[in-house]
Amino acid sequence: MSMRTQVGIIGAGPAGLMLAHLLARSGIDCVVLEARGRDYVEQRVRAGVLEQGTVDLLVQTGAGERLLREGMIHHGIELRFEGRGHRIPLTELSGGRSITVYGQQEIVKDLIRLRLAAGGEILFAAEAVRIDDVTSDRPRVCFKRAGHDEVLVCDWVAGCDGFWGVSRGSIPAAAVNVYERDYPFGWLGILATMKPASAELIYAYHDEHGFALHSMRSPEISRLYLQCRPDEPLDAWPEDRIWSELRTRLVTDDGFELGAGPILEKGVTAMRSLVVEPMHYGRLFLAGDAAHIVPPTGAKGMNLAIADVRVLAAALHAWYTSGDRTLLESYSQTCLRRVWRAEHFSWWMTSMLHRFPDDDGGFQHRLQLAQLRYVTTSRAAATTLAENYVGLETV
Ligand code: RFL
Ligand code: PHB
Repeated sequence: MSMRTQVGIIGAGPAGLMLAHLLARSGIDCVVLEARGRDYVEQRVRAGVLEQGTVDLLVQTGAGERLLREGMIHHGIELRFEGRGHRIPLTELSGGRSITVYGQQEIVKDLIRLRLAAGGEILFAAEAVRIDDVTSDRPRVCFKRAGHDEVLVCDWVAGCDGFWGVSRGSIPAAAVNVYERDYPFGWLGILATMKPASAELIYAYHDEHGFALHSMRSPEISRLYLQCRPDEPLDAWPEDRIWSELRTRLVTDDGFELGAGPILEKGVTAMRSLVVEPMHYGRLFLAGDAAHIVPPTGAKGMNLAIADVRVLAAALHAWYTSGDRTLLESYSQTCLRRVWRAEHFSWWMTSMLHRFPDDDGGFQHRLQLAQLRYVTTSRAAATTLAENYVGLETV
């Protein structure tokens, strides 16, 4: 079976769904192929922090109604080390900007609902297996659905299929450079029915046990993370151990109480940095995690995904309205400026806040403490953190 569309989008994560939403607003026809079922993508717990620019785009394009009602606006975060908390006043230091805490899967739900209500197409349980003829003007996405081989013929293909997708690998190795770094730790994340113990996010560095993060999803649901080994089996973390480690790492001299509650979900994620340059090949454009990965400590991944597709949608709009390829040709360069800034920030936050298992003699640990003390006492250093965290508009 063969179908035809203008833009074939692989992946119904934030990048693919937001691209479909923006293209639909420009009257450009697209089909979204998603390997998983609708329930699965709507329940997948991931990011939670939206930059102001991400919120603004969702709201301006009519996808922010529930986000405005349910999202929690935060004006600061806490850095906690040596038993003390230090507030970074994000809004004060960034010219009035803030972040919004709203689950990634809520954005996914909102965008799916909007698209389907407008009669748009998302093929669930449709797995792209290959992209053919990428350098011709009729690229074809070969996919499998219900055991059958099907083909989507397009003008352009958007590879929005995340880190594990098929798009990045379908570019010949000689046509791109891949820049990559692994970290010797991962994150164990939990979602728990528990009133958040603090109104703002807490990033904690414990000198022996390492990193912990206290975040939230609603006034009743907390989201917490712990540094662990990258290959940590989940069985090694019964509930008691998770709560006890969180309490140890988040402890303060003035008696901070974390609380506890039933764990609704838990998972381990390895951490890496990766960038593919350029982010396109022929008529295939990569966006979001398919093109770049950041460790989650800077809360940048989903925001980058949305920023990419904003650039891509504008470039496709220009091509369809006037045949002008300029924006398509500069897509990669435009995105990579922001991507590399976020790569640096995410690497820096990660390096400052995690315990390095190979830190013989404690040199690295002492550098980290020196940096944490600087960031929490110098207005200039805190401003650097704040403006990167809320998202730089000019990159
Ligand atoms: P996604 O979300 O991975 O979506 C890709 C989609 O493509 C589908 N797919 C395919 N479909 C068809 N055919 C194929 N062959 C396919 N292969 C894959 C997949 O099923 C999926 O539905 O990528 P996208 O859209 O680029 O979005 C990226 C974000 O999901 C990611 O960057 C963030 O989750 C990263 N991240 C965070 N980002 C933030 O901005 N703020 C945060 O606070 C934040 N916290 C996090 C995070 C990621 C985490 N994990 C689990 C990696 C916290 C964690 C723990
Ligand atoms: C989250 O709430 O899931 C979250 C918050 C901040 C991060 C990463 C994840 O840096």
